[in-house]
Amino acid sequence: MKEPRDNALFDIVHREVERQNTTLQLIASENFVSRHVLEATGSVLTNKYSEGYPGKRYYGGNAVIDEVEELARTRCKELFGAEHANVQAHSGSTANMAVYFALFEPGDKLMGMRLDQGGHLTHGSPVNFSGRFFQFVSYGVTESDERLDYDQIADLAAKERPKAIIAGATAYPRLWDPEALRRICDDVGALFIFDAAHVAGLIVGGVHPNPVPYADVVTFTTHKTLRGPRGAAIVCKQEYAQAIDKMVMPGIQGGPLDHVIAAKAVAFFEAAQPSFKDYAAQVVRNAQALAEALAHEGFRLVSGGTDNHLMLVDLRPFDADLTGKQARLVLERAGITLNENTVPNDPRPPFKASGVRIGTAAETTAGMAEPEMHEVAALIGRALRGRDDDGELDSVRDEVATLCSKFTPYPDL
Ligand code: DSN
Repeated sequence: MKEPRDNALFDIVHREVERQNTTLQLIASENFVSRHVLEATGSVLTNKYSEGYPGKRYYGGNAVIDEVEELARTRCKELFGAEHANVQAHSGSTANMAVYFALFEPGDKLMGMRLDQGGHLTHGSPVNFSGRFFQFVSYGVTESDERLDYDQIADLAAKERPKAIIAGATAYPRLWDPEALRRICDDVGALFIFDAAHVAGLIVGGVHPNPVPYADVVTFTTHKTLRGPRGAAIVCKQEYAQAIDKMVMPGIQGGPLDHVIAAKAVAFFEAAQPSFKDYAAQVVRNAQALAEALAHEGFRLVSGGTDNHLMLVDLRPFDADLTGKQARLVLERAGITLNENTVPNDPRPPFKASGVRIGTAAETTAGMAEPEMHEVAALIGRALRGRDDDGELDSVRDEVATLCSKFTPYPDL
């Protein structure tokens, strides 16, 4: 086999390496994986078809693949202290779909966090399968402190009697209380599902409470704070294992992505190292330092700050005319990548939004700490204040490049 090298494609990939190495990556759901995770993702395991589960495959030649998946499952269970793990879900969305379809009937009532207040699409949005197949009722944050109020959630659950309460968010900067949610679920006879997509790395890093002892099922993506390949996993109590496995495959997916499962195994190994605890703690310290520095720049932090890896920045007190989308575009021009986000009770629609979401997981992996967070906040403030001044944006971009040259995630690529 002697194929010509596809230079057109690899030149594009090289430009993405350059972008990640030379600009600031502040999207709260992203991270920089290790060389070993990259190596596993790029391995020959991508060649194999292995529908089924270890020991029960529909194709031959899976003895090695079985070892890979068994290693990933064992490490996943150990990391979270779980009874069962399914590591085949291609994404957080299919993980949640598998759980809902395995445990509920179409039309059942479920309860999740409002999308416009930080919840996930798959927790009941009407444009998502979850909102189309299930009857979702939503809880949100309070107007007064923009945090979850467990008494309000309990009242709503008592009134609505959902079959399950789903916890977890994409843009909620505060801690979750799994013990309180378990009590509420028990009071109304609901199952408790915790979507730990964003905080999985903080949980296994020991800085956030582990929901596994309380929840019936925990789903999570592997590519956010957990710093693994793009994908997801499900851990659950043994009584739900068979139904969930059957729904992942053959219910929803066909052949697993064995190269990605191998990379998940590597990520679980890395997350079990003592250094990952230091990493998780530094992610939170960085987020808190950045939030505080942004407040000094004149931005308002939703809920007043953060307990995790992300913050939601309300731009209105800084500049009432500046939308989240404009801010994202200006910052991208200045070499700072993040996403626009609605803030609770946002008068603007999501594609404009009044806020931006900022996360510290990736740049913490690159080695940044509190002093750099102060620099980042100052650069964000400068770029947004000087958004109509090309010279100022060029100057910020140069300073971003200088900062990133000291914290390059992939210097050898
Ligand atoms: N789209 C994902 C995020 O950015 O948070 C949801 O998991």
